[in-house]
This record gives sequence, C-alpha cells and structure tokens, in this order.
Amino acid sequence: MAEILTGAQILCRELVAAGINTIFGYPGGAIMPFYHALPEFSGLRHILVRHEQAAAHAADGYARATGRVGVCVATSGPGATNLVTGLATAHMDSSPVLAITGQVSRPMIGRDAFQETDVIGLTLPITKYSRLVQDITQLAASVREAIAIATEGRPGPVVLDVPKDVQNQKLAYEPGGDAPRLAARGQSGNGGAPTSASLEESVREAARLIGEASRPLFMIGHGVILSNAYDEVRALAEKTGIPVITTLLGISAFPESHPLHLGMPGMHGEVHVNRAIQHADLIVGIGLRFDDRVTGNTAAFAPRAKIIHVELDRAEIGKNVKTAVGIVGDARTVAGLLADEVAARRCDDWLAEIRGFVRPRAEAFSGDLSPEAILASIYEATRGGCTIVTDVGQHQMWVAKYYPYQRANTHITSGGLGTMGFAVPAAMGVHLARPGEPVWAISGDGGFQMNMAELATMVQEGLSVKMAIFNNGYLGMVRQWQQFFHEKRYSCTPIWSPDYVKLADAYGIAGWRVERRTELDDVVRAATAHQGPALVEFVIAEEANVFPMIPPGGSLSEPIEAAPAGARAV
Ligand SMILES: Cc1ncc(C[n+]2csc(CCOP(=O)(O)OP(=O)(O)O)c2C)c(N)n1
Ligand SMILES: [Mg+2]
Repeated sequence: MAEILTGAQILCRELVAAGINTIFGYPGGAIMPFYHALPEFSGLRHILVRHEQAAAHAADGYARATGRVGVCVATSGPGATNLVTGLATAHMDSSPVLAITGQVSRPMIGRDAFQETDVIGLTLPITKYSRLVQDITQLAASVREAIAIATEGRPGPVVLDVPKDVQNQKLAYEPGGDAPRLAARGQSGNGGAPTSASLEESVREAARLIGEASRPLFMIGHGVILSNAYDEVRALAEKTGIPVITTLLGISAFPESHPLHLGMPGMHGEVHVNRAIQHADLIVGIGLRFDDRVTGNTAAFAPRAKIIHVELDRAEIGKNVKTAVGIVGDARTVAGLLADEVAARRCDDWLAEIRGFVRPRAEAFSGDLSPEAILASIYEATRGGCTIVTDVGQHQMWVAKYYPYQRANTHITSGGLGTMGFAVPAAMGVHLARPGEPVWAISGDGGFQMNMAELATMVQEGLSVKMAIFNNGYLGMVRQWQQFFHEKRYSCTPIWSPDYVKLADAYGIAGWRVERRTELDDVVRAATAHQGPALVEFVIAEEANVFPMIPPGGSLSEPIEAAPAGARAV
C-alpha cells in the first residue's frame, strides 16, 4: 500500500532497502530535510565527521573493505565541494561510493543562491554518474540506479544531488519498485586493441601464449581484489609456475610469502621485479591499468614482452601499453577460464634467473627505529590479522614494500590520486566494516595533520582505530625528490608537528611516542590491545629515503639505488 512520504524519507527508505546501515556525513541548510528524517531510521547509523572530505574517504574505506557501496552525505555549496577530493580518490581507485548532496531549492537553481554550487558540473569528470534529481517521482528509482551504477561492472563513485524542496515534497511511495533499467552508458572504445574476438577465442590465444613463453609474468592489480579472484589467480599461478607481481593496489591479492610472489613493480618497485619485467617475454596483466607509476616510460617498458591484458573496463585495454591480446572480462571469471585452458608447466629456470636479479637492500637507516622494524612489530602484535590503511608518501611505500600481507584485501591505500589525508578517515570506514579486527591507519606527519580533526569523530562515535604517525619532520617524499632532483633545496618541506601525545590526551585518547627500538614492541602491543582509538608517534630518521627509485619519466631499467653524490644518504 502506498504511503505518503517526503523526499527525504524516501531517500532513507531506499538506503535501508539497499542494505545500507552506515552513512558518513555533515549537515547543513540544503540537506536539513534529510537530517530531519534520519532519526526515524534506526537502521541507518550516521557518523558525524569533522570535515566532509573525511566522510567521502570513510565511505570509500568502508566500500573497499566490504565490496559494498559506501555512503556519504553533505549539504550544498561548501559541503559538496569538500567531498570532491574524496570522490576523485574513489574514482581513480574504482571504489563504489554514493554521495548524496543537498542542493538549493529548484526555483533558486542558477541564481547564485546562498550555498549554491553546480555539483553535477564539479563531479561529472570524477564520478561514474552524477544526477540532479528534480522530480520526486524519480527519486526512489534514482537511488536504486545510482547504487547499481556504483557497484556493477568496474565500480566507482556516484552523486545524487537533491534540491531541498524535492526533499520536502510529498509523494505516495510504493516500496520495492522495479529495479530501474539502466540508461545505456557508452563504453569509450577499446583503444584499438584486439578485443573483438570472442571470450573463448581470446582465452585460448592467451593460453597458447602462456604455454609458449619462456619468461612469463603475471602482474595483478586491484581488479583481482574487487572481483574476489584470489583463488582463481592463485590456481592459475600454481598450475603454470609463473611468478606474480602485485601492483600497489594489488597488494594483498596474493600472499606475500608464496614462493611465486615477487613484489611490487614500478617507481619504487624492487630492482628484481623491474628487471624481471624488462626481461620478460610475456606479461599477463589482470585487473590493472598499467599506470605510469607502474610502467615508467612506456616506450621503454617491457621491451621484449607481449602483453595479455585482462580487464573489466574495455577502455583500459590498449590505453597505456600495446596489447597483444585484450580480454574484456571480470578477473575472477577470466582467471578461472585461463586456469582451465592452460597446460600445466613450470618456470624454474626463469625463477632462478629472477632470483639472480635480487639486490641486497639499498636502504640503510640511521637510528635503530627503522620503518621495517615498526611494520614488523605491528604485524607481530596483530599476528597479521589486521587491515592496514596507508596515507601517501614515503611511509606508504615502506608499508607497500615491507609489510608481509598474507590475507586478502587487508591493504587499503589511495593509489591513483595519491591523496594525503586519506588514511585516518578511510580507516574509520574500515573499522566500521570490520569491527571485530584491528585496523591501523599509517600516516606521515604531513598527511596526518591534514585530517587529524577526525580524532574527535572517533571519540564521539567510539571508533577504535589505531593510528601510526611516521614522523620524519618532513613532507618526506617531496623532500626526497628535492634531494635527488632539485640539488637538495628543501623548499617548504620541513614540517612542524604538535606534541602528538598531548594531542591524543586533549582528545582523551591513548597516545604514545616511540623513539627507540627497545620501546617499540611493548607500545605497539599496548596500542593494539587498547579498547578505543589509540595513537602512536614513531620518530624516524629525518632524511630516510625510499630505494630503489625510478626517476620520473625514466625506464624501469635505470633505478636509482643511492642518494646522489653531495647529498647525505642516511
Ligand atoms: C593532498 C595532497 N597534497 C600534496 C601531495 C603531494 N605529496 C605527495 S607525498 C607528500 C609528502 C607527504 O609527507 P608526509 O605525510 O609527512 O609523509 P612522508 O613522505 O614523510 O612519509 C606530498 C606533499 C599529495 N599527494 N596530496
Ligand atoms: Mg613526513
């Protein structure tokens, strides 16, 4: 039977009907009808953030941890513009986020009304779909459609911009209407790649190339995590004996301790991984987009290799690298088909050759509190049973290189956009998605200060997030580039920090400072066991570097393995 509901109530009803139970947001004038309706929906837990950017990152973290849509809510104008960085982050990393924004009432649209911003214009290029819902009769279907678009195919963020008068309008609402027919959304071409063959033919051709190759590699990315293709990819690797490279967003798609796992490629990839790429005669990329941090200079990337590219998004095939076989499909499905089709083989000689590429660690840290020791301590304290959420910078690369991930989808980071400030709010979303297990947000002193206001959110909402700050007194990654490429001119990269232990105290949460290796394990154990949010500052060497490094625009064959002469290597 139809009920008379406001647009705001319809929005909430539809969220509940879609199985959503957690939303992150911040109220304001144009979204007030939604917030007025919210208390009637006890199934919707609202997390009041301290800045809308954090709402978007938290929804993103929640989405990445669950595979389901994460929801954030903001008012018009500044509330909506504050979401933009979070939406762009989710877009670059294919994360299903639904943003609901209040808009000024319809008669005011286009008149520079108070807090009016063209949210659709702002978000169209950084979302899969953005819609201004002007007709209340379309509202319920719009929610269903937006969630379907966010989650189906290659996931991504979507925006529903709802004018205040539409939220207040009343309508006879029939729950459970038909799922909307999705508007045809254009595919943006196949980059000239040979994807026209049927799936079976492409898989057969790929299996043939895999059988013939003498130096094959698997390179796996976020698509393997998004499609839950762990078992299929592992079976494929084990049947063929082909070594596996995991990109930054592919970390935790394959166990690091597996004998076939090589490590991370690209700008900060290990030397032996990049050399393997340069010597390979076949690269099978699954669920990744060959971005420039992975390939370096594409003209010099994998010069001997044919490339098979398995990717759900047809537009990615042939976009960045020339592809011999493009297979448009879900990573799990295609990896399963390939595993059935390939002949069992081994790659022992090739593995031995790659082992010969392995270099001793170039890094040498002054002081005894190395990033590696900190990460080993966190691993031990949680027995590998936690999720790590990283920010952006040197610490992000150290985590990517040294944390020994064994469990699927336990590494969450902003890869494509490289958004500083991501870790702390995203970890709040991960905590709510996985309340039964520890989550550590690992940030630099720069990135932590971007969103540290969320400490208050954690206190108010009782979110037990563990925070590690790698304090090197610098915007370290930029400082490293200045050291290597700008004659060590440390322009605007030294960064002052507050006393983080006192900061934690001001928020009433547990806080520690670790300066020595001897203090490390006890503090990490105590912080992990602590009920409630906990913050640990790790004071590390100021000028520690991430090695090796492929210079920007350089070839994977030319790693920098030591600080340039004249610059102090620490
Ligand atoms: C929002 C944002 N602004 C600027 C940058 C550029 N950037 C990349 S890494 C970095 C330094 C990060 O410093 P910190 O958080 O202290 O981490 P560290 O590199 O020292 O580990 C900067 C400024 C960015 N990625 N994101
Ligand atoms: Mg720093």
